[in-house]
Amino acid sequence: MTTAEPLTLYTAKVCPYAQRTEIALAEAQAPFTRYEIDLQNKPEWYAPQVNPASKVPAIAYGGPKVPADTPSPQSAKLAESLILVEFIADLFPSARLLPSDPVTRAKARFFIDTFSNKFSPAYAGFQFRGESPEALYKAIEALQGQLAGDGKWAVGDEFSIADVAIAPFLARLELAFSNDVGAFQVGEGKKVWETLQTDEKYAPLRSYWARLKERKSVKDTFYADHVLVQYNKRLANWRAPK
Ligand SMILES: N[C@@H](CCC(=O)N[C@@H](CS)C(=O)NCC(=O)O)C(=O)O
Repeated sequence: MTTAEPLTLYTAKVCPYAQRTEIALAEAQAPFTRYEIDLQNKPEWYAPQVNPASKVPAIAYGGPKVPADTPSPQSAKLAESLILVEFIADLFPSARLLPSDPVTRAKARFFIDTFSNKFSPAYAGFQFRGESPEALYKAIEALQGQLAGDGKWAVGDEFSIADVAIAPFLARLELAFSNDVGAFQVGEGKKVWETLQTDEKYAPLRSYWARLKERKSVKDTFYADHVLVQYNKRLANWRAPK
């Protein structure tokens, strides 16, 4: 698929938000320049010239073809993963990431809303602050209530922005919990992972994730070894008494 305009993605392998944009670009088979930002040592030009919030992901789109580390003032600078995923969907409509049926499109956005407002804070509470996993279990049930069902993607027969939004987080959940790397007590991550693997209550999420993790765009953009090394580096900090 082609766009006449140059597209540069500023991204980081560790970042789930950034992976969303990598999945969307992979789905669109879009040509783009990938530029890895070292979040521990960001280039001086990044915030002033690309994203004032100093976060990844960000996209520079249009303008003259220039090296990624000398962005042109003439390109549009765009940020926020969910906005970028919809931007990519708009640029490459044949990737069909935005459901064409208005009801299914609304369902996809509602699924993302539930993910952002319920799942995300509950996951971060357990993973990064060692809070009880109860809120996470509840959030998973809320998400499951919205899943289209067995053998389907999040909101129907077509892979969509809803799948793009959640995949990087489920990938990191599996990696962190099954390796017991997080702010939770030693053994607690593995225990929660075991519950999610065996409890009948979570069967819908299990079968959805089994399908989603095999999607090529998801597999090709998840740098598991790199993420695990980064998580292990942060472990002492996460487990430090608060
Ligand atoms: N709401 C933003 C969140 C992006 C975000 O928090 N990115 C993190 C990395 S995962 C970041 O760049 N943090 C800045 C830093 O680490 O200095 C989005 O959806 O794009």
